[in-house]
Amino acid sequence: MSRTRLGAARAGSVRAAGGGRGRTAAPERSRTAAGDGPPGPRGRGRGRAAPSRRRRRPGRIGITCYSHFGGSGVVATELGLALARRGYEVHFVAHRLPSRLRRFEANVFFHEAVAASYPVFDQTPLNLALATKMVEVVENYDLDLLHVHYAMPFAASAYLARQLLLPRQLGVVTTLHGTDITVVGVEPAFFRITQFSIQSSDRVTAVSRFLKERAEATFGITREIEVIYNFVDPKLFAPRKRSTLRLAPPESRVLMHASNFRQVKNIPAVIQVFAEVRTRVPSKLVMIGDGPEKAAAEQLTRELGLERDVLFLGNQDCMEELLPLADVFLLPSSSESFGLVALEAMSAEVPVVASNVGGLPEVVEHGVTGFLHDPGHIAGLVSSVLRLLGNESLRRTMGRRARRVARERFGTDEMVGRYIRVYESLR
Ligand code: GMT
Repeated sequence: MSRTRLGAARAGSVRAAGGGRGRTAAPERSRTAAGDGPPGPRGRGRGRAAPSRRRRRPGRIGITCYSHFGGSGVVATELGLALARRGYEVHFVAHRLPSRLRRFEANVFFHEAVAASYPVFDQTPLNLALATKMVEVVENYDLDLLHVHYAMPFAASAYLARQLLLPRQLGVVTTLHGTDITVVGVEPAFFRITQFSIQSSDRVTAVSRFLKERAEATFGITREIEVIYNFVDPKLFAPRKRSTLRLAPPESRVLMHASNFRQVKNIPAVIQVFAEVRTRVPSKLVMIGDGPEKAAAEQLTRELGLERDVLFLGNQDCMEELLPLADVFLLPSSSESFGLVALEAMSAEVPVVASNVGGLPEVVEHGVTGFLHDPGHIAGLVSSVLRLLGNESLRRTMGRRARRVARERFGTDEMVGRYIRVYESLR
């Protein structure tokens, strides 16, 4: 990162992420006085923004996402980093630093939306603070568009920001990720606002065909929703090397699960499957992540007398180191729009045993890259795990195919290119 850029970032009370890696070509954008200025706040000033006669090529993009360990935040962050490497200037606007924003990268900025607390508030109005921060960042950095990940409530905050910025023409892209459509958005308390903010986004994308169809059917969305699958970097999520990192003694096999431990993840099924497998094959279960169902999972583990063989690692920041150590990855969710972690496991040559719900069949091919069963069909899940653990050649073949599919169908370049085309269509 140049000193100018870093200085500018500090002046705008911004945390800049990255800067070490060499940047590539400059973003393609048509030339305007503001657009060609030095990096840093452009200081267009409140209310001074004139309506652009025609939209410039989006070269400066605001990204909003949840910052915790969930897949939507991972996708948003990896997308932002990939765009930055392609010369885009990327401004993350979020309540916290996204968890995967852990590398130093040029062209990447972070703006924290902090809400004031006040005794009158029952709850701090975070989403209003977010909309206000969006407005501030768009004006100061002359952003072309906001790309929000997870409709609820970010698409609503972006809508508000866009209205506040009128007559400036700010593009809003919304990516639907999962429970924003299947669980929380359908709550009566949020239905209308979710529906409205999706309809009023300039472009809408969904991470699977399943999710697109579910959004159309549930919310009666008539505008186009483009499917752009999640992606993985096969260089980062690569097969196991000779590693000193050990999760189990050499004679034990490793089953792995990673999630945010919510009800939809069907955690009891993971433990029940492991309880059965362990009676037949010496094995360990590695549970990664944290969330509301974790305490109950630990309790069930104790009740079944499995505590010596189940490792609850909590949230981990190094999935690329852990996933390759698994022999089989388990994801028996009751609802799953895509299952990013399953794709990361596949990229690491680990076959996946999962449920046949939602978008999972678009990611994992039954009998080819893993096995799919009804989420409640414990016997089916157990028999597939045992089949893989009992036949190393099958396990390896499926793992290799899984990696090929991850590379060929879910590559970063393809999906990032598709997002860029969405941005360019906003010109
Ligand atoms: O929707 C959620 O539950 C949260 C979200 C997240 O932030 O992790 O997960 C969803 O988005 C991921 C990234 O696109 C998908 O891989 C997950 O399948 C999806 N979760 C569900 O549909 C339950």
